[in-house]
Amino acid sequence: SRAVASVRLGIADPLATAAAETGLNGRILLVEDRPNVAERLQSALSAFHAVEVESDAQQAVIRSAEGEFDAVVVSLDLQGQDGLRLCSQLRSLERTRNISVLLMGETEDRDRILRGLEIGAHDFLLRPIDRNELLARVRTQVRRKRFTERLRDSVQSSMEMAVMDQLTGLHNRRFMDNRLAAMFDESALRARSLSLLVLDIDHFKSVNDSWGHDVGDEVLREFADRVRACTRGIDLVARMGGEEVVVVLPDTGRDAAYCVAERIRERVENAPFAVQNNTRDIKVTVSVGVSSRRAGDASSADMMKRADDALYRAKASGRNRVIV
Ligand code: GH3
Ligand code: MG
Ligand code: MG
Ligand code: MG
Repeated sequence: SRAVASVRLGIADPLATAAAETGLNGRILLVEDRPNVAERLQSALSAFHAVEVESDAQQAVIRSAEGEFDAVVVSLDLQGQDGLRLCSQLRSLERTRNISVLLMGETEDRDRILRGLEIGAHDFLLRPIDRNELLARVRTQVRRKRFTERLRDSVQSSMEMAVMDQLTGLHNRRFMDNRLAAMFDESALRARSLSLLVLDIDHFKSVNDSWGHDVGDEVLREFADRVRACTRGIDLVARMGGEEVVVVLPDTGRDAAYCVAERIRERVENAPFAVQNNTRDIKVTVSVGVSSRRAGDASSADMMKRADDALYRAKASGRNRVIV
């Protein structure tokens, strides 16, 4: 049922992926200042992992922050250095927070090992260290770290999917609805201008009918790119569904918004859309309705209504035009 839930959420099942993994070779930083001990542990770990040795605790923090280590194995018996402090530094730094930390200590170090686990070490090993136990515990921690990363990546990508349109890479309608309401309130509060463009490709149905749905999709992607190229970073561009795109322009009055719309219209009309690996050029035009916030507007819905009406008039009066 976990797999089913993951599918429903649109994320890969990280546990299943981890289980399918072979090898599991990690990058390990071994913090140990006695050369003979370090050498013995390194040779044991090297059978499965890439191991680097560091004798200085401060240097170990720096190297952990720079390198892509999966696990740091820290001796609590470093001469004149505090392995626990190293442990808490690794936990507190953004770059190293997720690295697995394993402590190594003598049986009499029990109290310090417990402190270490409290401040975020993941596991520990008691000396004399058994080779197989070392390998087993390190392997577990490499897997834990990889699992956490995969989970984080899939959560991030499903959050992106929730607000992005998959075909064009523009924002989706849901995101637009939320953001537009906020942008409207903000512009009203600060008495700043705000404009809205509603764009709709002309006779798009005939593109699909003549060339097929896949070509239609390619045209939509190229259309989205051209709209994006005509807008600023602070503008919000969203695909509202079908071949309709909305652009929200903060701090932009009616005349400037008209210019942006006209620039988009020209950019669509002036160069044919190269599709199917440039084997075909398809000519497309777009109609645009423009509206700007007025003092009497109760919400962004009022602006949206005027832009839709303007778009309707642009269509009715011959298409390939901008109407404010
Ligand atoms: P008008 O000039 O009046 O806007 O004519 P139109 O044909 O563009 O208008 P209409 O809204 O009737 O048609 C839009 C078409 O867009 C209908 C639908 O088949 C097509 N469409 C909607 N979404 C997609 C899509 O994701 N991919 C493709 N290829 N076509 C789509
Ligand atoms: Mg259309
Ligand atoms: Mg349409
Ligand atoms: Mg509409």
